[in-house]
Amino acid sequence: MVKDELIQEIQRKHANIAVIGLGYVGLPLAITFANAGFNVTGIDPNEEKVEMINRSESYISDITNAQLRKHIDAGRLRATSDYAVLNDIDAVSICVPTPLRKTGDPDMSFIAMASEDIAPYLHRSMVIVLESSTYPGTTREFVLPKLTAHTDLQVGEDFFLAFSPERVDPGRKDYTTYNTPKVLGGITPDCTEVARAWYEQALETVVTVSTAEVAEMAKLLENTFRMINISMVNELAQMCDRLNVDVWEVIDAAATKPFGFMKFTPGPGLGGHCIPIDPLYLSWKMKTLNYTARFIELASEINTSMPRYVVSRIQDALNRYKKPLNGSKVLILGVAYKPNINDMRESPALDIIHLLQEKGAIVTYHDPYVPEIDHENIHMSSEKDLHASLEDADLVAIITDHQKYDYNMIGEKSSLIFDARNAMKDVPKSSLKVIKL
Ligand code: SAJ
Repeated sequence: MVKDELIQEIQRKHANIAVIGLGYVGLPLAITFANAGFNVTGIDPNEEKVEMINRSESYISDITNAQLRKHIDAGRLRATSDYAVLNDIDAVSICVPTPLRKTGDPDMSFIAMASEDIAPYLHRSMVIVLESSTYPGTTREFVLPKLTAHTDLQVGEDFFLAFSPERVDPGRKDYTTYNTPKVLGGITPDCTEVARAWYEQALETVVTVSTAEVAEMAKLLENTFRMINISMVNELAQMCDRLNVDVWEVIDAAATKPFGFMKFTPGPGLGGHCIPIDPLYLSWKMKTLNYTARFIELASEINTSMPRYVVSRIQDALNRYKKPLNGSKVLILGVAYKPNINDMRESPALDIIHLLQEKGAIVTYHDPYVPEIDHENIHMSSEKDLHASLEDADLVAIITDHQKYDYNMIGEKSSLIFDARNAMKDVPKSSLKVIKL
């Protein structure tokens, strides 16, 4: 029986593993499989990444060179761009990006490419697991047909296919690929059983569900939950501004409730490669079923309106001191999409800079993690002399509250601060100087 043979190979660690897509999800996953004693081949079309990995040079902040070197030197890990290695591979994880197109529709090209590149090498006694966040039905309706387009191999009998959502939070130390519970659901029960037998060799907790669709939908619930709650507090911030009530104090007070409440904080908008994007895969899928996912659409509308709202608040703050935004010098502090990282994907700071420049402000930025911005029509470098830039600005806008900033010094050097993150909360200040979101 193919299933039993394959499970036995896996349990003996004789199964050869491949991970397609060596980014912030795929590379840690490859290392985790190698740590469990498997032979792992990383596959990525980017030759530079392949060469760096084979030289034990990590480009992913969560993986050290030493972690790579241990397995590269032991001959247990290698990287390639050649899919032909799949002829000798028994188990494949697909960890490729699922961004949005400019139109806001899902960009399935990476999953399509990976599926089509695997297909010629699909063979008996093989298990494939898709990890990329995507709409419910992708594994069964989109991946499976591409895998079997030119073969009569039967899923659930000759080969096995499942979905297991990635739960990597870059930079987090407490939860890693190894110890974060992993949801997993197969196209058939035997697919679930084989994929589970594989993943439980390397991961601390595997949570199986009945189908791939349940696993796909669970991931979207996780991130939609977060996106909607962030949009709710973003709208609350706008309400509190009109009520002349401090939204940060309101949230802190609500957060004293020890049950039935989860704290989220408002901000200048929603950045990152997961939270603003994954829910739109669900609303897109629902549209194809003639259903409007109203919560997601409303939340997305509120979150994407936050940069414009922040700019209007900055304009009001300058106006209070008889300074038109047009011609005023605005220094943006923190442009990464969230604190203490250098990731700029979907960062709201980019929208804020663009809108300020459109209104004639003279915009500069400082971010200790982001030396350069080279994005569409924004090409800027981080200010070299932070003290001088603070003193020179008509308004300092705290957009991303990196921990390494000295907020006391910022309070002393700045003449006017718009604080989009309540970063100045612990700094004794004259209220006239700091205006909060
Ligand atoms: N944000 C707010 N208010 C909040 C929380 C976040 O405005 O209360 C903003 C952030 O500034 C950022 C965006 O939302 O611009 C996303 O922030 P995030 O904390 O959700 O961080 P991400 O995008 O790195 O989300 C990842 C996700 N992990 C996975 O998808 C596997 C998410 O599910 C995690 O919950 C999140 O990390 C986490 O908890 O750190």
